[in-house]
Amino acid sequence: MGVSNIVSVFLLLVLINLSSNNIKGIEAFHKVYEKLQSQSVESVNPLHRSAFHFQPPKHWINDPNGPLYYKGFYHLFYQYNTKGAVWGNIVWAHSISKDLVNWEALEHALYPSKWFDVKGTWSGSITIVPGKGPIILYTGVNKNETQLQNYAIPEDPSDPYLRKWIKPDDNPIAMPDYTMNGSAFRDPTTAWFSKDGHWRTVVGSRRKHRGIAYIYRSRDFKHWVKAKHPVHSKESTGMWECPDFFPVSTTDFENGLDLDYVGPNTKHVLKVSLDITRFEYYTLGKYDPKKDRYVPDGNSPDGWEGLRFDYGNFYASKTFFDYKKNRRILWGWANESDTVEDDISKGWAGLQVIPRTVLLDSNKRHLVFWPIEEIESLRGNYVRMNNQNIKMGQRLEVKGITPAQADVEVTFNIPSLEKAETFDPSFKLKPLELCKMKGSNVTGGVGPFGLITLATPDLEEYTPVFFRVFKDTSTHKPKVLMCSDARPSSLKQDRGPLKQDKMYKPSFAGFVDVDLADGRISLRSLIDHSVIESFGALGKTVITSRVYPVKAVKENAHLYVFNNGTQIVNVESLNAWSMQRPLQMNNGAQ
Ligand code: DQQ
Repeated sequence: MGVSNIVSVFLLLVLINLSSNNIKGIEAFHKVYEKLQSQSVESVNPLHRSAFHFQPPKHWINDPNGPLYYKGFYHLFYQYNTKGAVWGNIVWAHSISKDLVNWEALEHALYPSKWFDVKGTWSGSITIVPGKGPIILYTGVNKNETQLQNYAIPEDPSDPYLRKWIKPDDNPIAMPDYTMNGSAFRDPTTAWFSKDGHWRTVVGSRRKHRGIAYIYRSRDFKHWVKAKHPVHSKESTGMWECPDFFPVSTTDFENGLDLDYVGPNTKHVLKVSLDITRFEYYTLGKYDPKKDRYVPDGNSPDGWEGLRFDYGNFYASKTFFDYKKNRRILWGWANESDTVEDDISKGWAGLQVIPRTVLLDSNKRHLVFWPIEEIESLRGNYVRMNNQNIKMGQRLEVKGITPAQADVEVTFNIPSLEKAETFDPSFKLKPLELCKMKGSNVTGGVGPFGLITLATPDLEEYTPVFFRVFKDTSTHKPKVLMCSDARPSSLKQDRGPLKQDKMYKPSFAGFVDVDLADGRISLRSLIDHSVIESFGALGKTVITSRVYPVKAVKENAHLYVFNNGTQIVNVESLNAWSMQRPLQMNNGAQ
């Protein structure tokens, strides 16, 4: 028997073993409701549906997949349940856009059909490979629920719509080896080409409780070999889903970088999505391409206390480089906080946040995020407020726009920080607890002040988004807490029959890295019926909340600017717009 025959027999044995081994039961990554996942919805309730966020006309949606810009079109693929409003029956649905605002649905790009993905076409990315065109890398699940990395190619790479995709029979390109957990091996990143002639991609995994990101290398984009060591790992963080790994410039704070950029003035970002809590975190650090190792900077917390792209309802995010405008753009799934029963009666669940540009902050300690400029094309009616003092307990209504569908930007000026409360160092790592404890109504020195969104006039229902400023006696700097508090958002009762089905109304929070030297801090909120995306201090801290008011809906919703701190706060400027619906939002999705 020749060497190639021996290799073929060996591969065949590996395949037989893979398709018959006994790795049973998927990780608890999405709740599986077997009876509900193929239950077609009776109707779609428009009450809490978003107007300008990306959403298919019905059913469940989760992770954004394979975003790219290609031949004049932005493409967004996403995990989609074709048959129901809970997770299951997942395909790669596909939409295209010329402006990231108006979207047209195309036929599904990938769906389970081959032995290497018969039980799932899960998350992945797209890489534009010179001479070949865009190539999808995605996770397929075989009949034994082992996760495999596969590739797919467009039937016609010259088609700007990239309508049809082929899954070649030489898949999979990577299988879990004996050291790995076959049900924790997924979500390959966009690949990058290195000077040494190799393509590289990162795949998420875990060993026991250690979260792991593996690097795979390939010369031809077909034969992939796992690097000797994981590019990075961290104990006690559990499964790392949807890793994202990209460079940012430390000198140019206006343009993004493509993945293969090599230069002296860069840092790398490693973001992972933590399956255990459904929160993500990222570190800034240094990637050594020779050793294939990533080391987070000493001052970038690695683990549960890590920095986040978004401190709210936000998961499985993914960036791509938009070479049309030289920017890196972030997509993320704003998961539901509603109960499963409500999702089914609504007929839909999940949406994508407004895409955001990603840059390193000029202080080089964290990233900054900002809604893509194209979204401003939807701004309609406009109102403003200037130089308006707000005393303790005062709330001013923002009138003349549609508060349930709005974009509002406000800059506060704080004349003095004298009255700021002292920051107890034990609060340090616990913004969530702090926000929960203090809320928007407990009087402080400087703050709470900010916006009250989706409110009834008597505040029976409201979602406040606000700051509270402390004095940090150890650093002699202000410590600024930002909260988006969904607790008072809805009168709707928690009425799920199972505990875990209950509606989720958290007080999300994060600290904002500002010194308030000029006394100013800004807040922008994009409000869209059941989603509020808020950007503190021009995107240093971002929080998305999903809320489902009963009374503060449509034209009955109100918007206010408020202050509950003893220190007077000045609204230096407030600009607010009604937001229009895009002309085309994914209509026709199957
Ligand atoms: N969702 C996908 C997985 C991924 C998870 C399945 C994250 O590939 O790990 O729908 O939400």
